[in-house]
Amino acid sequence: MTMITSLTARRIWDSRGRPTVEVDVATASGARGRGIAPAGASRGMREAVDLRDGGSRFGGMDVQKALLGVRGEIARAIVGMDVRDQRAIDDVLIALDGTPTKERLGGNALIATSLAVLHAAAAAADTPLWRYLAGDRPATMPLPQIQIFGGGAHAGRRMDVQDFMVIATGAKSFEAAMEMTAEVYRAAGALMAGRGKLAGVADEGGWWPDFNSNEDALDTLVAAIEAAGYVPGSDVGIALDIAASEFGREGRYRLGLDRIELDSDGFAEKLLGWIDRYPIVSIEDPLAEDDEAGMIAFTRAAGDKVQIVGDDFLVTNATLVCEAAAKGACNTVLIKPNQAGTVTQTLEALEAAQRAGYGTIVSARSGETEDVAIVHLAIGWNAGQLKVGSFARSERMAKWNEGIRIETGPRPPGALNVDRLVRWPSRRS
Ligand code: 2PG
Ligand code: MG
Repeated sequence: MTMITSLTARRIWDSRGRPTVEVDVATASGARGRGIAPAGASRGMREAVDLRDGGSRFGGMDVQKALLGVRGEIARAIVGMDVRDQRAIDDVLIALDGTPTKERLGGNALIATSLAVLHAAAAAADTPLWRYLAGDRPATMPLPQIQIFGGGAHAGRRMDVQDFMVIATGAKSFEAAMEMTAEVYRAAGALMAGRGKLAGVADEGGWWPDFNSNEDALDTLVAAIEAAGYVPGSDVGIALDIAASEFGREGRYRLGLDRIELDSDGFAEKLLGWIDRYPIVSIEDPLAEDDEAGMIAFTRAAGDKVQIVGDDFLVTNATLVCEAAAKGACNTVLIKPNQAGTVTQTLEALEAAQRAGYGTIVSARSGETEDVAIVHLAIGWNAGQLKVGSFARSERMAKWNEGIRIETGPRPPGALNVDRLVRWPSRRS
């Protein structure tokens, strides 16, 4: 009864109005699952590659070739398999594609199929996805990382740093974290409006970053936390995604807004200065993906003060996570299913991180949809943290709202835990 009987693939549209792949899986019992591929803008060199049609239509972004692959080769290979055999199905997908980057059939086709299979298996078990994933193991609500200002590749490179986020380190529940973030987001918007600098929002819903320098944005974020009535660093900390691969290459870092070019050590010095001066609790991709020595040195210098997150640097890849752990690069891994390309490989990266004692953050992409699967992954896999973008636009709010529903539902998971993060006041004393 849990045998896959059909796959349906269609083109839908993501939050940037670009084509993306949606796959429905049906089983003999009538259980169904739907998977949707998200899309990144600041992408790692080593992540799974989406299959796009090229040409002029929709800026070359159409996904008709990816859909043909799902309807043809992929359907032929997995119809008849047991939907509960996620690993076996993902192995078939990987072998069928046959490339290390999944470029032949497309990371978008593979992750949509893999997630559809997962949803169908949970539906066949008549269990919410997060509980199906947790099985007998504990599940906990994740601590959210929420963007207040968007920048980098998500805001026409108006500023260099990509995400200025907050983490409600004083929150005792997911719902309380939402309340606190809502106030900070509103206060930040009011501050920008007061300065005549309110210019809409960036790709993930964070306020458009009309600042004179990267420090100006940090000062404004601290002011917004205070204006919302919270103590920066103890109630609400700052998390940055530097996304340094976007402006750093071969050891040179070019900051357009600050009009300077630094080498790896110089750029690390600048970030270490920010860590001392601002209530930063987490910093993602501080150095570029090709700067392993820089990342190791930075982790040595700051790893006991802040969470150092590898995104482009580790691309949800278990092998890269193990190598980084052996060398002492980063202490936390960003987990994005479409970087890996299948659910099984995503879980392998997360488990490798957990084995190494690294933190894990399940993350959305800048191109998203109404899909809420990542909220369930974060809870059911006990990831500890969740990054979804800002506190605006429904492709983001659908995910935060799903978290609230799960937390306030019957038999909710365990409460979130902030102990992994070193809070700013304790660092200062
Ligand atoms: C990131 C993500 C989300 P993108 O860099 O962490 O903010 O961006 O999906 O564009 O890679
Ligand atoms: Mg990132």
